[in-house]
Amino acid sequence: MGNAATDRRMDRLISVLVKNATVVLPGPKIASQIGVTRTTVWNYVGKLRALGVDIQGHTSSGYQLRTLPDILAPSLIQPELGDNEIGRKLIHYFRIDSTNSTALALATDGAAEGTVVVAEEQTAGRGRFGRKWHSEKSSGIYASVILRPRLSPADAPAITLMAGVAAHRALTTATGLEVDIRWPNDLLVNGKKVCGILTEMSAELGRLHHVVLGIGVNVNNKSMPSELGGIATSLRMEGGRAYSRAQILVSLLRELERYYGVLKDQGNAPIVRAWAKASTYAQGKAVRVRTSDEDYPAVTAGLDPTGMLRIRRQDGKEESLVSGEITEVKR
Ligand code: BT5
Repeated sequence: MGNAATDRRMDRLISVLVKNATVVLPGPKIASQIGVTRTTVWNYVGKLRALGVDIQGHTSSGYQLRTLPDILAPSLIQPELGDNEIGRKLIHYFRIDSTNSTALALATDGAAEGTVVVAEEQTAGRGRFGRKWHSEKSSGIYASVILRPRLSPADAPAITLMAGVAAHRALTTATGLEVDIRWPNDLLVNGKKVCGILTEMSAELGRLHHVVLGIGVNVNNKSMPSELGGIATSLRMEGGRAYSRAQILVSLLRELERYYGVLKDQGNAPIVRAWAKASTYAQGKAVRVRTSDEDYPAVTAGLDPTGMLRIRRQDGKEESLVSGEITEVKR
């Protein structure tokens, strides 16, 4: 876990600075508003500056925000969310092990549907099958959304596809880049991964208790670590410019609300259709399939009604993939 109390107070500092952006605020006034000492305010200002927040001034002169920071603080995100249920409760950390771990713990403790956990940095961001998720400070979006759908565990694949469709839509509208979805829900730009989604859930006896959708987006990374071997990229690296993480997060939470609504009201079919429309992987793509015990070439053959990927093996046999991984084979 991150330091929740400090992170909340730093969020309050941002909120005070944003609300008073036209004036220079004396240090002691800020200190009393957020309930810390002047030295602590000075400390927080230093931390925020290290994150790229442009704050002018010092303890003796007072502080003023020069430009609106691209920080995922609730005071900046929530006014943009309107009546979106997803994000009505938004918990922001500057540093955390994993937003999914925190969201899972909160969900177990009864957190409301639509609660979102976001972080500027993760020290133990994870992918599927215990893999690591590279979570560079202030460059990406690391968000986890708690859902409590009245669906059965059999609908879980559709929830995962729903998240992919929502993220696809958010990234496409925010950047104008051509975004592809690789089954089940990696988002790719120019064949490289910009976004990964980790769905974790708790279920029993045919009922889903809660689902945590963890979404990681590489937004403004200037480069990706060499150990990712050229398979990863960021929106900035592909689009040639920086993007507002706050704006992309807002768009993501709005699209999630919309497609989650579609899933609840109309079932899997429209989600499966939207997914197939957004992905070049749905139909006729030559791929390698890797499951826990096999690795073989195949061609994709559409989605089945529950959202499983149909694949055709070289001997012509068709089957549905429940989990596992596919990668494109260039012909
Ligand atoms: C995923 O796993 O793609 C799901 C990633 C979910 C991350 C979010 S961030 C917020 C929330 N909190 C968490 O702790 N997690 C979620 P998977 O399909 O298993 O892909 C992981 C693989 O992608 C790794 O083994 C690397 O090869 C590669 N990878 C790691 N970091 C990456 C990055 N930042 N961008 C692109 N690829 C990456």
